[in-house]
Amino acid sequence: MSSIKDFASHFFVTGDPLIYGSDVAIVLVSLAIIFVLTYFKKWGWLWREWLTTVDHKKIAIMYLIASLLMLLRGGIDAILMRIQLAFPNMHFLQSEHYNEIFTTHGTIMILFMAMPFMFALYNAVVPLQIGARDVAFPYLNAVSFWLFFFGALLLNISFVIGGSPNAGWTAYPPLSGLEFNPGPGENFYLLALSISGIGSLATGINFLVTILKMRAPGMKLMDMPLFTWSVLASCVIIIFAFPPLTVALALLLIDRLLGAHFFTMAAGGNPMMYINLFWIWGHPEVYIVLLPAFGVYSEVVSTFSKKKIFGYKSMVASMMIISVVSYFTWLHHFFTMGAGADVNTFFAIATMLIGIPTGVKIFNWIFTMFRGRIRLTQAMLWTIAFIPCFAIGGATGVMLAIAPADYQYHNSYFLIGHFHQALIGGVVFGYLAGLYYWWPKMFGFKLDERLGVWAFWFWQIGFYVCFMPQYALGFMGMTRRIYTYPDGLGWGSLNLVSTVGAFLMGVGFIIQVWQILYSIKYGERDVTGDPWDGRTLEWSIPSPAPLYNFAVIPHVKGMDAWWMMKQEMKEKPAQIKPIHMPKNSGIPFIMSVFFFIAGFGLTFHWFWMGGFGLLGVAVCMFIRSFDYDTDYYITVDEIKRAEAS
Ligand code: HEM
Ligand SMILES: [Cu+2]
Repeated sequence: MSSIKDFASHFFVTGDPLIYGSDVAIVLVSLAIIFVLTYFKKWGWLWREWLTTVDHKKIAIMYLIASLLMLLRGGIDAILMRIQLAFPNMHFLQSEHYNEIFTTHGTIMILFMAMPFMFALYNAVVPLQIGARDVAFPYLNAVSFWLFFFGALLLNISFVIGGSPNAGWTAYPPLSGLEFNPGPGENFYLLALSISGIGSLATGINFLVTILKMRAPGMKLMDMPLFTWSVLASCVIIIFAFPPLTVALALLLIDRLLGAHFFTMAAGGNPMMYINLFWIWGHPEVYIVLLPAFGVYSEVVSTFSKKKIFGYKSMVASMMIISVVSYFTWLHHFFTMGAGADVNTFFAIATMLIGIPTGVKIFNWIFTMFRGRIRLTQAMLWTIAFIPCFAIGGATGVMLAIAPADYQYHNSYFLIGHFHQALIGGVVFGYLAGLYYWWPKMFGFKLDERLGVWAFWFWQIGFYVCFMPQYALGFMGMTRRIYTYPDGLGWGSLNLVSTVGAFLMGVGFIIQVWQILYSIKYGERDVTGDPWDGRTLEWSIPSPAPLYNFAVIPHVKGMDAWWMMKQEMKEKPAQIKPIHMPKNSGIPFIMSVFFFIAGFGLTFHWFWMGGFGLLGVAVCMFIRSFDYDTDYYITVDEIKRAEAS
C-alpha cells in the first residue's frame, strides 16, 4: 500500500496549488469535451473530418488551434514569471517552480507555438499560392501534424505527471544530465522534442518538394510569390538543421537512459559537444521561424500598397543568403565559453553579415510603401509596427555580436530584451499579420477590424513597456533565469514596469480571442474570394477554398499571377476534368499515439512500454506499406455542383 502511495506521489506532481488547479482544470475541460462530443453526436464527425484528414487546409486549421492554445500556455508561464519578478523578494513562485516555468515557456514558445503557427501558414497558403491541389505528400503531412501534436502533449503533461523539465529550453548538460537532474522532467523534454522533430523534418521535406514539383504550369521559380519563396528558404534550413538537433537529443537521451557518457566530463565526454550541436540547430531555427514572417510582410506590403514588391530579386537573394549564412553564426550563443579570439571573431563577423541582407529587405518594404496607395488594414498595421521593432531588435543583436562586449551582456536581461524583440517583433507580429491576411481565405469571413485595432495597440504598448526596461536592467547587472532579487539594487521599479507591460500584452491576447469568437458570428463574410484585391493565386478561388482547391489548374504567365489575370479580364476556361485526390487515413493519428506511448514509457524508464509503443509504430508503417487503396477521383458533376454553390 505504502509503495503505491509512494509511487503515486512521485508520479503525480503534488504540493503546489497551481498544480492542483491545473489538475482540476484538465479534468473539467476533458469532461466538458467528452460531454459536448457525445451530446451532439460529434465523435464520428471528429474522426472522419479531422483526425483522419489529409487535406492541407484542415491540417492548417488544426496547427493553428494548437499553436494558439500553446501561445496561451506559454503566455501564462510568462505572466507567472513576471508576477514573481515584479517586486524584490517575492514569494509567489518557489525557485524550483520558476526554473520549470522558464524552461517550459521557452520550449513551448519556440517549438510548440512558433513552429506550428508557421506550419499553419505553410499549409494554409503555399499550395494555393502555387496553384496546386495539395502538398506533394498529403499523408506524410498528416503524420507530421500528429507527431507535433503528441510531442506537444507529452511536454505539457509533465507539469502534472512526473514534473516539468527545469534546465532551460536549451537543456545544457551537465545540468540536464542524470547526475544533477535524476527526475523524469528532462526525459519529457528530450522525447517530446524528438517526436515532434521528426514531424518538423518531414514537413520541411514535404514543402520543399511541393514547391519544387507542384507549381502550376508556367510558374517559374522567379515568378513565385515571396511567401512561397520564404517557405522554400525556411524548408532548406529545416532539412539541414533538424538532424543535428535530433543527434544532440538522442545522445543526451542515451546518456540519461542507458548510462552513456557522451556529455559527462568525468568519464571522458564533453558537454561542449552538446552545446555546439544544439546551436547548430538553434541559430538556424531562428531563421526557420523568421523567414516565413518576412514572406508574410512582403505579401502584405505589396497587396496593401497596391504595388508590385520593390526589389523582388534582391528579396529572394537575401533570403537565400540568410539561409546559408545562418549556419555560420551559431557560436555567438557562447562567445564566453572559451573558444578563443580567432574563432569568436569569425562568428562575430558572420553574425554581423546577416544584418546586411536583412537591412536590404527592410528598405525594400519601405520602398514598396513609398508612393503606394496604402490601406491600413490589421495585417498592414502589424507589418508597419514590425519595422521599427525589428530594427531595434536587430541593432541590439549586432551589439551582442561584438564578442568582447558580449562578455558584458551575456546571459543578462539585455539578451532577454533582444531575443524577445526579435521573436515577438519579428516572428509573432509576422504570423499575426499573416493570420489577419489569410483568415478570410481559411474561414470565409474577416476578423473584426475594431476589436483588432484595440488588440493591436494593447500588444504594441505592452510590448515596449515590457521589454524596453529589460535592456536597462541588463546593464544594471540583472541576469536571466533568476527567480528573485534582493531589495536595494535599484531593479524594483523597472521590473514592475516590465510586468505591467506583460499584462497589457495579455489583455491584447484576450481581446484577440474575443475578436475571433465575435467574428465567427458577426464578421464580414467573404463572398468574392478576393477580399483584399490580392495579387497571388490563392485569391483567385472561393473562400474557403473547395476540397480540391482549383477546379481548373491555372496557367501562369509571370509574377503576381492573379493580378495579371484580373488586368486581362479573361474568362476562366471551363474545361473541368475529374480530380485525383488522396483518401483520408487513420494511421497518422494512431501511429502518433503509439509514438506518444513509447515516449511516455521511456520517460519513466519503462522499457516494456517504450518497446510496445515502438512496435505499434512499426506495425502502423507496415500496414500502410501494403495499403494500395489510397486515392480516389472527384467526378466532374461533383466539381460543377461545388463550383456553382
Ligand atoms: C508574450 C510575452 C512574453 C513575455 C512577457 C515573456 C517573458 C519571459 C520571461 C520572464 C522569461 C524568463 C527570463 C528569465 O528568467 O531568464 C522568458 C524567457 C524566454 N522566452 Fe519569453 N516571454 C514572452 C514571449 C515569448 C515568445 C513569443 C517567445 C518565442 C517565440 C519567447 C521565448 C523565450 C525563450 C526562448 C526564453 C528563454 C528560456 C530559458 O531561459 O530557457 N518568449 N520570457
Ligand atoms: Cu543565434
